[in-house]
Amino acid sequence: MKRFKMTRRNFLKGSSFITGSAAGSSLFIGVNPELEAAPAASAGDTATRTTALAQCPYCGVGCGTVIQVENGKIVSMRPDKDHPTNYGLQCIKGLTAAEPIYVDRMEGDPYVRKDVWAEWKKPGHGDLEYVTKTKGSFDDEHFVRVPYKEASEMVAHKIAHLAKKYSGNSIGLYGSGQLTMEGQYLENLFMKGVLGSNTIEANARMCMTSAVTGYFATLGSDTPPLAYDDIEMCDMIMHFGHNARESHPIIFWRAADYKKKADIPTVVVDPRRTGTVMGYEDIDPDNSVHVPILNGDISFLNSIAHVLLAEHPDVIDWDFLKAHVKGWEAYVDGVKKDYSPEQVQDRMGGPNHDVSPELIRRVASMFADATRKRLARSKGKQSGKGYGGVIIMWGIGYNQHIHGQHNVISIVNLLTLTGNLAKPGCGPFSMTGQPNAMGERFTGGLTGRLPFNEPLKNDKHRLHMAKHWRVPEANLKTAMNSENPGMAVGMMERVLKGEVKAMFMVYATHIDLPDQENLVRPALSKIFTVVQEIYRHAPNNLYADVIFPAATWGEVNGVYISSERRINICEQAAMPPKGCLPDLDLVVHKGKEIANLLGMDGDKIFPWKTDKNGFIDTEEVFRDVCRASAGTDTDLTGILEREKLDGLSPYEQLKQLRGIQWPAPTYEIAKNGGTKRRYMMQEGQWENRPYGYFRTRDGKVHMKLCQQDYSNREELTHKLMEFGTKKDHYTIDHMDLIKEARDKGLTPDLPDEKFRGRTWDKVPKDKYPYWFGLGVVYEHFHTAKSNRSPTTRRLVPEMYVEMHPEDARELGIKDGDKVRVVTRRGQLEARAQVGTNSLVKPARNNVPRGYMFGPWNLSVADSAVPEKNKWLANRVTSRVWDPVSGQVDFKKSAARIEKI
Ligand SMILES: Nc1nc2c(c(=O)[nH]1)N[C@H]1C(S)=C(S)[C@@H](COP(=O)(O)OP(=O)(O)OC[C@H]3O[C@@H](n4cnc5c(=O)[nH]c(N)nc54)[C@H](O)[C@@H]3O)O[C@H]1N2
Ligand SMILES: Nc1nc2c(c(=O)[nH]1)N[C@H]1C(S)=C(S)[C@@H](COP(=O)(O)OP(=O)(O)OC[C@H]3O[C@@H](n4cnc5c(=O)[nH]c(N)nc54)[C@H](O)[C@@H]3O)O[C@H]1N2
Ligand code: SF4
Ligand SMILES: [Mo]
Repeated sequence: MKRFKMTRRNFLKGSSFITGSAAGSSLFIGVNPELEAAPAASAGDTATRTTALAQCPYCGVGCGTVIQVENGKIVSMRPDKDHPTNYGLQCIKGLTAAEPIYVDRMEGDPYVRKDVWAEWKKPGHGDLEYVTKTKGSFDDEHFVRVPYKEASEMVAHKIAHLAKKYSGNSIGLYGSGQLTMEGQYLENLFMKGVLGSNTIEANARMCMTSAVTGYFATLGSDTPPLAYDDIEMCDMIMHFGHNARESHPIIFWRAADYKKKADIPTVVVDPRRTGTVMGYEDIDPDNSVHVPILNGDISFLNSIAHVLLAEHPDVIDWDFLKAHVKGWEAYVDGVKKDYSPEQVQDRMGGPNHDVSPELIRRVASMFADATRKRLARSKGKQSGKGYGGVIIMWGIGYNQHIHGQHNVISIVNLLTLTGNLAKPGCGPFSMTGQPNAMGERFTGGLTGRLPFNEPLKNDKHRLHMAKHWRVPEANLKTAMNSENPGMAVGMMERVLKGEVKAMFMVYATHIDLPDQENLVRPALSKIFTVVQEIYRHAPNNLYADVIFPAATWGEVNGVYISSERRINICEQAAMPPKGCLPDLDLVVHKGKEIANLLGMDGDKIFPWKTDKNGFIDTEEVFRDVCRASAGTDTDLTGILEREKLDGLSPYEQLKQLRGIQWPAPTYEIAKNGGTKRRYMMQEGQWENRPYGYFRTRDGKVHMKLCQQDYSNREELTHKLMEFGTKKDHYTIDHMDLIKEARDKGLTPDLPDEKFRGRTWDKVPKDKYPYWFGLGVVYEHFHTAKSNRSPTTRRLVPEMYVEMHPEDARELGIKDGDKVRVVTRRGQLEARAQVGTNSLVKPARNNVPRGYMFGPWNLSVADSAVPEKNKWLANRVTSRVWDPVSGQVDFKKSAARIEKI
């Protein structure tokens, strides 16, 4: 009999049940005074109530929210019932987004390190390359407060000096998928156009770039082709490395609702039995499958293709392959030869990851049935007009691999083979992590990229951008010819090697990067660091030479872009605390000064006027972005045409329509809310391309067989394990090794499995028997705001590690014990959460034997002060990255567990 239990209401009820039990739990650990510092005074004080429209500041789902303001302060959120993403629902994080806005906020003048300021005040400004003696501390005694203009002037002079002496590329910037799109656009202009630097990276590198580079390799453009509405059209959903119920709750609720209505099969591919798995099983256990894989995803996908070719040949879309696909022959031959379910058994993650040939065949047969439904529905109609089929969603557990890009290509391969592409209701759908990681990609705020899905090395586009950015093309050429190998990790290694001399940190924290002890913190200790931050006790401030207090979401204007390419307005609802400036303004002010010092005309490059609040008019910047996007893959000029014809400003259009999905190249498309789906042939009409399907040069999908080969895994992985453990040993000097590890689909670490089964004190100190992975927990968004929100902090107050009951028993560890997770690179402390009956909340997921998991979200919730900070997740992780996407694997460290 079928059970239909799971509804949105039930899930919400489940969450509030967790509220009660966590608050009453004896394990609740109390408060961290760093996160409770006095709230900043409110800016305006008029007795008024107003509202503003925005995209939720947290995950990439991009729910519409209404910010409520009282007496000039942001007081609460109301879900936007008219927004087509969430229709009046939001998860706990979005609902409590007002809580952390005024807690622990910095206000007033910038902070400058005392010794740095003293040096600058010497006659002739002293040594412009002086590095502070007080890195690693954010105590007040080490800082002076300096008027904004003077601090900004000092930064400009030091950066201009370093750029002239060592090259623009010696200046780095670490940006963010949480900054507004307008801010990202100008930050990239500043780095590449003014400084000629290619050392620009962002937290999106840790998150989405495997999806980005996978889309480029196959479809020729970084474009998630689907819209959320496709969820309610499909015949099957698969999730790879995606705990949607915790990480993208509104998408999970939409998918679960549709499963309840249409009883579609669902498959979750994840080493853990997550809440996502169980939520689907609650709806219908008969067509909800869990595939407990660890790292074997490529083999699994290739194996499904093998079974389809052998046992379900009717679902192979030969016509589509022959007409619109390149490289399918080698793929078909390869999966036929080497990927039968029996052949891939050695790569599924070991004995505790029970992915049997029967399970693979079962999933393949579900896949075939769903594809047949699409085929039947479109019968008799023109090809491409039928809809449904299989959607494959994936998350960061899938992107974060040495072979992340290959993982993504493998998904597109399987969907292409079966024609589950370029039609409504099917296709590959990457779930973006951050609210505006898509903006970072759109504006090209990463090494080697320009805005609008083009690389620096595209001559025509480089000229085009130089013109629209009003900068010398020579600067962009310099950036293009400057190297930043290894991307985000490489940038830090280059600091250690002395090649990068200064760094801007804009709305991203250094603790999101791997190997803190051996890589990131030593690097930041060496250089001049300029931090834009909102919180006084943010870890970045430990390494800051200068801190500029920033205004945050709700206090600034701009747009975010969600996972379905929807550009959403984020209106300014209230004034920021005194002295806090929008990140965009902070970048522009420095950009102007530095441009002038380097002999350019700053006012010409950054020409925007300020609005009534004295901040740069971001709608003008948005118009600039639209103008510059003309004729590109991400054309937004329809918005400008509509402004001309209908008299509606761009932001007004975004508000009325509740977002526009890019591209919007014509008046009509802009008026209709943009482009819901890509690759439906419409591109041909806009661009006069001979055949409009895909953005590759030949217009075809490019398939590539990606492989997994564990034959010399031990030997190669042991070499990978030297990074972070051997002094002066840099990944960027060993690209061949990393490429080989990628081509063989390996992991960065390997556990010493034969030491499992002993009590914790009998495991030798140089052995690491278990897998340890890090990811996200529902209640917290990353490491800053939700940690400061009393509601979500009370719900999940403490770092924990999920453990299988049998592993815990063998180790001699009980539920609630304090433990240390030790890897070859460092250690962290946490509370043992044994099974889903644990008293340590939230206790939602079951890990398989041999694999343990913790949330990285609580990294600094105990304290950001290094001596007191025991929960810092990225102390333990490996820095090894994917050679194309630059993404790091945070999911597979080898660890030893010790009882404290
Ligand atoms: N609550 C909450 N939501 C968030 C965020 C947050 O901080 N908190 N952050 C947002 C951001 S920026 C991101 S990137 C996303 C991240 O959210 P998700 O995309 O869901 O990513 P993770 O939780 O990191 O990992 C997802 C799953 O991958 C699994 N996994 C580990 N190794 C493997 C493997 O080898 N193969 C497969 N198939 N699966 C594996 C893990 O067990 C885990 O359940 O969430 C977004 N939403
Ligand atoms: N071990 C491990 N590490 C991971 C991951 C993982 O799964 N495991 N996931 C990775 C992923 S997917 C991502 S996306 C990254 C995310 O990493 P980040 O985005 O870097 O993490 P946050 O904690 O959001 O850091 C944001 C910083 O900006 C500050 N801030 C908040 N609001 C504002 C503002 O308006 N302006 C400015 N200037 N600053 C502000 C906050 O105080 C905080 O210091 O982490 C990555 N790191
Ligand atoms: S965190 Fe994500 S799912 Fe939750 S309300 Fe915000 S955008 Fe929606
Ligand atoms: Mo992310």
